[in-house]
Amino acid sequence: MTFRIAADLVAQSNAERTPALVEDYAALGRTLARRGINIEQVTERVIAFGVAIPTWGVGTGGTRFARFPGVGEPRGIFDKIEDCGTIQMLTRSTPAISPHIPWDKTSDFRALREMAAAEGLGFDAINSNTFQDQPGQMLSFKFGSLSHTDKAVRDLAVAHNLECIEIGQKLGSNALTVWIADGANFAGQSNMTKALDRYLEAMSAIYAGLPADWQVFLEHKLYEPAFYSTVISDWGTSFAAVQELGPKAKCLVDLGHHAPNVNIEQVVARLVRFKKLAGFHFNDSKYGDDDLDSGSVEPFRLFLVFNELVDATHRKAEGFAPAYMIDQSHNVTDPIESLMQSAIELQRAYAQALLVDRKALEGAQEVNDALGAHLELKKAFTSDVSPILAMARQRAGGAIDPIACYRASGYRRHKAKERPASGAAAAGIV
Ligand code: RM4
Ligand code: MN
Ligand code: MN
Repeated sequence: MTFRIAADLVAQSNAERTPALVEDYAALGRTLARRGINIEQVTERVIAFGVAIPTWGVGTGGTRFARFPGVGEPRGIFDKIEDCGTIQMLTRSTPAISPHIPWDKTSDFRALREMAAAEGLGFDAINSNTFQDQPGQMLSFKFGSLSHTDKAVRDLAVAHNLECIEIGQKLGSNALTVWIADGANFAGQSNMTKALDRYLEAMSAIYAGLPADWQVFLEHKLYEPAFYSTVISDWGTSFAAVQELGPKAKCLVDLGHHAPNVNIEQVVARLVRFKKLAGFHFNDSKYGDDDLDSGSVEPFRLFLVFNELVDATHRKAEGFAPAYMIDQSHNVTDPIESLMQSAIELQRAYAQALLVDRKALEGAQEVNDALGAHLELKKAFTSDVSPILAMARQRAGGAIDPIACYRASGYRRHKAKERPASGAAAAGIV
C-alpha cells in the first residue's frame, strides 16, 4: 500500500478552520446580498468548475539550462495519477487529467483508466508529441513534423497522432490537442507558404481519423523552439486552419503562447463569437511561454479572460463548451502545491467574474460611461472571494486549506521513500 492522505487528517484540518470560515462566509454573503448577489449561487457554480491537470505538470519541470528534480517525483504515469488524485482529493476542482503521449505510454491503458477512475479522475484532451524524437525512431523531427519537407516524416507524425486518438479512446477522452514545434530559425530556411500547405494536408489526414464524437484542438505558439517563425504561430493562423479543417477543429489558447501585450481576452471573445474556442492551457507569464503558476503574475488578466467566459455563458453563446486545462512547468516549487494553488486561482478568477453585475456593466457600456463600466469590473475583481472558494472545497469534500493540509500530511516525505528511483532520493539526500 502506498501512502495516501487520510480522510481523518482532512476532517481534522477542516474542523480547526470551520468556525472562522463560517463567519467569513456569512459576512461576505451579507456584503454580496447588498449588491443583489446570492452567495449560494456563486458557490454552487464554483463547485461545478473543474480544470484538468497535465500529467507532465506533477513532475519537476526544467529550463534549457538545467533541471533540479525534487524528491519523491513520480516515476511514471501510475505515480502521476496518484499525485493527481491527491490534488483532486484536497481541492475537488481537478476532476480530470490531460495525458501526453508517449510520455504516459503504458502497456495497460485499461488499468490506467481504472486507476484514474478510482481516484475520481477522468481523461481530458490527449496531447500528441512530435517535438521530440523517440528512442529508436528512424526518421527525425529535427526539421519539423506535420509540415516537414519529407512526406515520410509527415506520415510518421500523422501516424503518431492517429495512435494518440486510439489511446485516447481507450482512456475515455474525446479530444486531441496538437501542438507542433515546426518552424524555422533563419529567414529563408523554410518556405512559409509551402510549410503551411504541408501542415494542412497532414492535419486533414488526422482530422479524417477523428471518431464522430471527437474534436481536435490546434494549439498555436509564437516562438520556441523555432525562433524566426513557427508554422502555427498565432490565433489567426490557427483560426484559418480550423476553418479549413472543419467543425470538429477548434483553437486552443495557451495563455503563454502569444506575442507580448496581446489582448488575450479579446482573442477569447473573438473565438467564442466564431464558435471556435476549444479551451485553454492555463499558466502565467511575465515575458514569454514562462509556464508560471496561474494567477501568479497577472491575476487581472486572468480575471478578464474569465469575464469573457462568464459573459459567453450569460449570453448563452452557441456551441460554447471550452475545455479547461493547466499547462505549467514547476521548477522551484513542489508541483503538487503549485497545481493546487493554480486550480484555486482559476476558481478565484471565475468566482470574481461571476460577481460582475452584467446589467450594470451593459448599462454603462450603452451610454459610453467608460469609467463607470470599468469600475463594475474592478468592483468584482477587488472582491475577496476566498471564503466562497474555501466553502466550495469543504462542501465538495476537500480541504479548506489544501496546502496546509498537504504539508501537514508529510506526503512528499513518504513519496521520497516510496519512489527512491527519482531525483535527490536516488542520491541518498533524503
Ligand atoms: C508546449 C505547449 C504544449 C505542451 C508542451 C510540453 O510549449 O505548451 O501544450 O504540450 O509545451
Ligand atoms: Mn500548452
Ligand atoms: Mn507552452
